[in-house]
Amino acid sequence: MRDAQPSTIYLSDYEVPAYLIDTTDLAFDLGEESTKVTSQLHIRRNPASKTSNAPLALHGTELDLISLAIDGRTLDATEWTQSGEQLIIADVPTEFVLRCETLIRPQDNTSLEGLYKSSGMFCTQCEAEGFRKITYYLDRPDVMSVFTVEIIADAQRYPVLLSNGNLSATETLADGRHKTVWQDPFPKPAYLFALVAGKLACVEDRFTTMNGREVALKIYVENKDADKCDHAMASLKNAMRWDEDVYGREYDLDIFNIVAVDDFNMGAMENKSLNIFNTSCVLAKPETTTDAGFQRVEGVVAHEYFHNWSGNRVTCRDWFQLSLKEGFTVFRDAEFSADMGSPTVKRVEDVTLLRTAQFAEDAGPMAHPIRPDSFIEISNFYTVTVYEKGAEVVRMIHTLLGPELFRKGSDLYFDRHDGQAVTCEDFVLAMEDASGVDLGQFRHWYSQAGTPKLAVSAQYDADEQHYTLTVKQSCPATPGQTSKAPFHIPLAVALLGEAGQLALQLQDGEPNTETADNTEMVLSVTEPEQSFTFTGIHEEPVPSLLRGFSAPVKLDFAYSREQLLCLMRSDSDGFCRWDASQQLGLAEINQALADLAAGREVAPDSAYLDACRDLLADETLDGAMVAMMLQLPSEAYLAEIFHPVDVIALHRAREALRLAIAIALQAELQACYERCSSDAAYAADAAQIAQRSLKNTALAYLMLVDDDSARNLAISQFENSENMTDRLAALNSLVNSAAPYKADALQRFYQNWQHEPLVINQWFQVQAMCRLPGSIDRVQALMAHPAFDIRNPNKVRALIGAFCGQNSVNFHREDGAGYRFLADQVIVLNRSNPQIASRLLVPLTKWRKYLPAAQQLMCAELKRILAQPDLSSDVYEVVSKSLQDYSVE
Ligand code: B3K
Ligand code: ZN
Repeated sequence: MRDAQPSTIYLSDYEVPAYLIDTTDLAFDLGEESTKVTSQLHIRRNPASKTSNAPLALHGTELDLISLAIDGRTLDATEWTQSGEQLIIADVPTEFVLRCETLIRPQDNTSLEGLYKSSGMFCTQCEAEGFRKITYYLDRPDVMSVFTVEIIADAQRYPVLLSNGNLSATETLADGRHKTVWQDPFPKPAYLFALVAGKLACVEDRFTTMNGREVALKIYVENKDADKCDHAMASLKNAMRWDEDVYGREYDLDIFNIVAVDDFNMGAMENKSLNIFNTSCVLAKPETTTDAGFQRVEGVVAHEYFHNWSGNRVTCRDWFQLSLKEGFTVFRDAEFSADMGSPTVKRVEDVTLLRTAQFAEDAGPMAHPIRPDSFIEISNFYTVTVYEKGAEVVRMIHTLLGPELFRKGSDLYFDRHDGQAVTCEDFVLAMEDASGVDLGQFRHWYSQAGTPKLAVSAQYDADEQHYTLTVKQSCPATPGQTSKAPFHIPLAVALLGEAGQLALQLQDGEPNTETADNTEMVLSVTEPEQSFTFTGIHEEPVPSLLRGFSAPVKLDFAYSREQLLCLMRSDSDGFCRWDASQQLGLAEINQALADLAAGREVAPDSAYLDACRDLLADETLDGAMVAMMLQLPSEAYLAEIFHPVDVIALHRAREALRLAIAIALQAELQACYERCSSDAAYAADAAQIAQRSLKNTALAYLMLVDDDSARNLAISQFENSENMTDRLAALNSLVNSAAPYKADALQRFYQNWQHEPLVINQWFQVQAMCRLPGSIDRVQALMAHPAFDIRNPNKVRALIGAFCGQNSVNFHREDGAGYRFLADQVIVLNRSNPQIASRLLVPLTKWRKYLPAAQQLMCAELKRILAQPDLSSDVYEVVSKSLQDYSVE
């Protein structure tokens, strides 16, 4: 819980540490009542520090201090003081060994930060500042140390004892206990420390690196889950090979361990050679896991593995630099997933996340640059901005440099900074030094928040055969940043003519060599307003803009419906094709809103319907793309477009439009459903995933009609599917229909899967997301279900998170019951798990978007939370910043 005055930490206050810790020897005596931690730290003054007589100030919180000794002499209580999270020893030699004994109680640690227990096993989560809940330490990423870790525990309860690095000794002790000793040769910051003790099954494999190192790969899970590790293991091996092929990065130890735990605040953690994972990001088998689940396992396993270089070998100097490792690693894992599956689908999924969650964050009270200038609680800055926008910034560097120079830049970055804790500036400098490309103006992406807008207009001069694009950029004000310097924006373009893409030549420009046929070009937008004239353009083209979503911006071009239909049908860029479908869908939603307001029936445009019909019939297209193009813009995306957001009107319009589309295309949807049904054995490959996704999109539309034939399809799919993707899609369609069978379906599903917690989470989520009226009562009843446990973050996310974040129409109920429910849960979680509490809060922080009545109700709940005693710094920061007055635009 926070001090009376939560303080803000500023990047501009950064100073090098006054002391360094060369070696860290830890001994853990794990007990049921308490755990004793003994540390021996070789500490010396940092020669680079300006303050030569600074006291030693160690971080530590919720620790019971037993003893402190320097060079063997025990300190008495007058020799140290405690203030807030710091233990201060005023008088220390220039170089010394500090020995410290503390007692902690992992079994009572519900914050899931530091050392805690999950399903009977001990495990750790130290990033960002959890190590200070284990022992007193310089818990900051620029203090890197060589760790030796001794673990003692009961041999029966905890047969497996793990830490980072190599196992150097094991010993059986007299009293039924045993001991292991682990040594990690690579100096690391404390946030990468890990320890695991438990009764675990181990699934083993091997990998031979490019230089012939034999690496033992081990995945530790509960015994019952040993049959669900194959996909994670295959993904790990693919990731190891990919990092060698694409980045020349080789693994550096003889062992790589993954441990799966049930109670985990996020997806996984990249601790050196001992990754700890949420079970939801490791376990997968077709009977229990959806296609999305398989893809998540692949992506997260790769992400954590890639951190071994982008994060561990080269780490962050301070937490303001978080995007240095996270943005780069998300970019790396996105490219990996694209290579393993469908690149266009992966890109569209990532853009969708960015345009909904990240654009919303960047336009709200918590907006921050990918390298924030200040924070109260660093845990609040593991955001879509730092991760996903951070990855887009790295992608833009990749686009501006091209793949070869980008690789030269990453080689230089890793070579130059191996073993160091560095900054985003070091990354950009390495890219500049290796490529010769000037990234001076580009650096604004690191320091300025907000989503830039690009207003593009076009002029065709038939006489001169010139086509001119005029681009105006602007960026709205964000908290603390009222005016912005222009960004350097890579704008990828092509021009579509009657017979295909036109050759591009800029007036006064160098010949275009970017693509083999000269038909695609990346324009460097650097000015507030800038024109680009293409010569030799014999016909008025349709511009294809922001191809591949080449920059994280909002682009505005006044396309006609015909132009959008042309892009949707024939653009060679998958992202632009999909985006055209979404812009057409948006126009239809606008029309539906007007129709409903005027009491008219909703009738989709016939050209739009024809385009959808053609998509459904075209067997040559990627089914996953077709599925994505057939889906209307989500309510979350609409909330980004409309000001203010009338949730209920938008929901009604969108649903009415979906129903009208389903009725108009019923025969085609039916045929598509049948064509995509298959008896083939399940594989989580791109082709099958595409087929299932199209089939289930068709089913969801057909179920809107909700006649017997649709219901029978859903019931039969629910009863007969052998994979979770199809079964859950059918359950979801049934739950959102009026079919009497849905209660049976929910009950049968529960009975069949009650012993699989991850499946039961899906069961919670389907109900939490049900868009029919009354969902809140159902959610409240489920909070009392024996399978629900508010201490487990996965369950909180599945039930409370899904309801508040993904069920707009019910969360925004006009009587404010949804808001009250969320505030109640945040108040409970604030005490047990502040990180989860503050994450859950996000939907309330967006109150300014909504209609005045909703604003008032949401604000009242935020104020109620703020008035709670003992507010954690996590919740305090988010609530207080959300209520603060700031001017945007
Ligand atoms: N680095 C961790 C995130 C830690 C979050 C701490 N609150 C997982 C990841 O991004 O790989
Ligand atoms: Zn990461």
